[in-house]
Amino acid sequence: MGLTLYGFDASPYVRTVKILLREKGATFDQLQVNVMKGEPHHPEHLKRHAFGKVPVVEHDGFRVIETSAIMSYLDAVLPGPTFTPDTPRDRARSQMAQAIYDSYGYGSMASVFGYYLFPDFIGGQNDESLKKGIEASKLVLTELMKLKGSDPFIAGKSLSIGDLYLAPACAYLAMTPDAETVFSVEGFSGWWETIQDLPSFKTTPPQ
Ligand SMILES: N[C@@H](CCC(=O)N[C@@H](CS)C(=O)NCC(=O)O)C(=O)O
Repeated sequence: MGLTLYGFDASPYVRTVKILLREKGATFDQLQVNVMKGEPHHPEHLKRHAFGKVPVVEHDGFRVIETSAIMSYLDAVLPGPTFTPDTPRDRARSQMAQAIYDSYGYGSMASVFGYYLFPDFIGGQNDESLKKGIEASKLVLTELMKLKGSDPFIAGKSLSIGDLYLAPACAYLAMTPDAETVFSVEGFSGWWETIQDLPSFKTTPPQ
């Protein structure tokens, strides 16, 4: 019984879940299923997630896969502050950020940070794909910062699941020589400073 997170700390999606768990003050165990070593595709993990991905969460015998489901489940069942905005419009802002990141953000950002940090994992350093990744990542950040507008967070005055999706990939982009180019988007620098100050972000470094 209890709460177990399957997935290693270098995974941006795992970090999204871990930041939420820290924000909630939850107690949990973590099994470091290592993506770099191909462990999500080992038989014992395929029983948890048939498509060979992390994160996976088990809560009192109930298994949840896919980050969007994990985040809304944990936000609902765990005590503590909520990261799902109250109003339909702010909820839509958070969900748009989540969906934009999933559909257009993670892949393009990974082709930028992967180029420098995990070239073998992304199949080698391809300059054309890096160039496209930079443009696509900037477009994603531009659209997410438009959703944020003049608010401090993407979905309004409070931190939401949408912010928690974007933050870990930005931490990897920040380690690359292309950070300045990708991050030169209106509204980004204030948001990024706020995120980097969060204790939940500081205590979940990728490793
Ligand atoms: N749709 C999944 C995506 C998760 C995902 O892409 N996880 C990566 C690590 S950040 C992974 O497990 N990759 C293993 C692989 O593709 O071999 C979700 O939302 O949880």
